[in-house]
Amino acid sequence: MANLDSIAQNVLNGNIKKVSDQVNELVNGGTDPIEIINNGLIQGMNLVTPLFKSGEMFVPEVMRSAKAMNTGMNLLKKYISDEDIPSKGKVVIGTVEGDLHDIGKNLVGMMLETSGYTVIDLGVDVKKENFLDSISKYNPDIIGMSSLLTTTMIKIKDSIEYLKNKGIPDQIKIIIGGAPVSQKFADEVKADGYSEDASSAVALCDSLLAVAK
Ligand code: B12
Repeated sequence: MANLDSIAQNVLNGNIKKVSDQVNELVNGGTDPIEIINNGLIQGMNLVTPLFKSGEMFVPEVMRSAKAMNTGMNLLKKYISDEDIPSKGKVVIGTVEGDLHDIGKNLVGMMLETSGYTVIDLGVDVKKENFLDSISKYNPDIIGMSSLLTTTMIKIKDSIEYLKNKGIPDQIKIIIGGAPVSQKFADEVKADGYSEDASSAVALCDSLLAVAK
């Protein structure tokens, strides 16, 4: 029988079909959709986070869990209004100019989204001007830049300098990540934050925006 725990377990196991069947069953049976989201779907992703961190789950499995969770979310969207789920904040994310790697960036975006952030994904090969445009367009709290190549890391530095020279407001935080990027590099380029993986990216954004736990 469907219940919130079994939905969480099926998110953890990436069982998309079971998640959608059980979400439908519960919502049709009268369970509050917000309860299904918080105590079923999000709870499932909460189970994923430590396992991913400790290396017991790998990228494809996390992607599948996120897909299972998103499938459930999409089924419930029609029952709730936007105000019912307050967003923790808005994050614009993109892979810098010249770099086409997006698996890690997508994972960060998905983890942020599933933990309650509104995420706008600018894609790959994002020029500094596009990061700037995204500010007036989306009014983000955080801008995330990803780079997987030592040759494109410099574009993180360029983009941050460019945004700062254009006088972007201090309250917009810039975070960076990607395999060759480090905390030391983040300090050098005056980023507001760095994290080495998707789950710590969520904690990083929470702490930058002082999101209550
Ligand atoms: C998959 C892959 C590709 C795929 C990319 C597919 C895609 N859609 O992304 C393809 C085949 C296209 C590719 C192409 C190339 N690649 Co490649 N690629 C890789 C590979 C094997 C895996 C990268 C990956 O997805 N990792 C898994 C994800 C989950 O990890 P991640 O990206 O590090 O992301 C995590 C963290 O870094 C962090 N994070 C990432 N972004 C962000 C952003 C923020 C804001 C935050 C907070 C955190 C964060 O969180 C993520 C999740 O935990 C790496 C090797 C490696 N082990 O890294 C090489 C690698 C990155 N590639 C490399 C190279 C050289 C290339 C090419 C130049 C090859 C070529 N000669 O054509 C091209 C470049 C194309 C281009 N212009 O970008 C080199 C880079 C070397 C270097 N030092 O610069 C690597 C390291 C392989 C190697 N050892 O030589 N590549």
